[in-house]
Amino acid sequence: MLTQGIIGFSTADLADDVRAGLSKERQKELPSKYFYDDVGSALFEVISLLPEYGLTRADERLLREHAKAIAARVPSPVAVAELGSGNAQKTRWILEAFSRRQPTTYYPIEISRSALASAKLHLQNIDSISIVGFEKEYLDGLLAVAARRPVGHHILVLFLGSTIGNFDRAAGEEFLRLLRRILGPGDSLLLGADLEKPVPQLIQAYDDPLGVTAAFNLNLLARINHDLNANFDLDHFEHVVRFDHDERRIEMHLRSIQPQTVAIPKAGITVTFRENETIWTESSHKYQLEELAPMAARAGFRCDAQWVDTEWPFAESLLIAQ
Ligand code: AVJ
Repeated sequence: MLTQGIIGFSTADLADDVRAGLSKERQKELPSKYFYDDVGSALFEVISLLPEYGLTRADERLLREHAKAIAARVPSPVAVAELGSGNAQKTRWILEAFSRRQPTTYYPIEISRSALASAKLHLQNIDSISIVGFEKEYLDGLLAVAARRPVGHHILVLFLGSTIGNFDRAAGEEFLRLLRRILGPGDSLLLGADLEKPVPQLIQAYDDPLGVTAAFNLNLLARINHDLNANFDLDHFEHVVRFDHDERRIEMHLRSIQPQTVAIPKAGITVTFRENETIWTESSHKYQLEELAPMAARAGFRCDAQWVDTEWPFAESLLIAQ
């Protein structure tokens, strides 16, 4: 695999975002995109194996079972671009379906270099697939793919695993609109979205008894210690999960279990925490099947087909740029 681009997030980006997020008056925040350093990416892979966390398996089941049907609805020839490929394990089924039709180029767009490397490992033995990785943010990566689109090729964007759930509903819709602007009419987007399910089941999925998700959440502080020379004491923060019924989302927070002060030299700040004050680290919005097509339509896509997992309600929607 050819890996282009050299920069993921710079320490300066992290410092800026940490400074902005931890300086907020009411609710301190950290962006969830920073979970995925090498340790965080490995922990997420373990999360996806947990019996309580059915999301990744549902996504993969749908792609495995319906790869042929999905590929049949996408015109050839096609360039496949994936936003946040992770290790690309579940992408293999789609790529195999395309490669049976004709040689296909796969462009994983991923900010984690180690994830790009493992994507390559997982996919290297598929015939007639060439892989060109971009170590970039989603929109920059997709712009790069669109710029090298061969004449007459369609682009299929894969946005799987319910990563869209990390955006607020309005921001998710706006993100679809931005994707649409980079694409041309007839290009497609395969969107994975986690669906609503009973709250206790969701809480279990994000607060697993082994504590893997807690470690994933706390690792964000370990990363900031490492990258920004901070002195967070991980024993003084606790993983907290709540469901917001109005926003229909799981929220993960880190709760300060005592009053404390933390120095973050490379962000140029010192932050004080009250007892029980939280840092909001992630939102995971849950969708109703019926709201996805109208949302896509408002962003300029027609919903061509949907596939839903029955074991763990989750939907793949094939959206065509209008
Ligand atoms: C990768 C964003 C889909 O929100 O479920 C898993 C990340 N966080 N457990 C999700 C996550 C905690 C995951 N996404």
